[in-house]
Amino acid sequence: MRIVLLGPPGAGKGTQAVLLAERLGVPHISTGDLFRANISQQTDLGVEAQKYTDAGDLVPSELTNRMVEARVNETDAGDGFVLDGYPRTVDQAEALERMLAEDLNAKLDVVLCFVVAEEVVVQRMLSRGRVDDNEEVIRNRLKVYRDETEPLLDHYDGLVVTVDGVGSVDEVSERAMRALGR
Ligand code: B4P
Repeated sequence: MRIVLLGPPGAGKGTQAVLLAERLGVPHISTGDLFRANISQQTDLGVEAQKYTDAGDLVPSELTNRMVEARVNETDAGDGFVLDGYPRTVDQAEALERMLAEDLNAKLDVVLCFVVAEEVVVQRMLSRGRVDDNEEVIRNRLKVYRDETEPLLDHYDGLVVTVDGVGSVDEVSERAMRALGR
């Protein structure tokens, strides 16, 4: 199964992606985690990405698409994946469609969108306290989400299933599995 997770920053995509990937037996691919690993190792990609992640801006798509294309072509992702944090723009969605069609002769099966109110995600992120989790940066990430990522809901019309993201982690995970018909 090839699944994309959507939802505002802090909606729990990363948290749910780990559980879904385990339950479905496919890899969890998180662009946020891939950037953070590159930043902590200070690779060329990490040094470039950090300029954007620190401010809550999107890393340029050219870099992001190249990183994702390399990852989805690894053998463990041949039968499917849970993609978390990508795509975040319509141009990234088009790049994903192209790489799946050309490299793997495949398409996405479903887009799960986690719905959580803005004030709830702000509180969650402030209590997580990651380096990009201060109020000013969080507000910018929410604006970027509204401007750049929400249009994907129209782009994926027909593939999107919404999931209420409020409740315990286990409750949300059960809802997500039900949304997948499992
Ligand atoms: P991400 O790493 O994707 O960060 P996120 O959207 O903030 O987190 P997520 O929704 O996964 O929330 P989580 O489960 O952690 O992106 C970071 C940065 O990387 C971006 O700002 C951007 O700069 C860059 N980037 C990433 N992808 C990119 C792309 N495609 N293009 C360009 N740039 C890109 O949950 C949040 C908190 O809530 C946690 O503390 C968690 O414990 C808690 N939580 C989760 N579920 C809960 C629940 N049910 N109840 C209570 N708390 C819960």
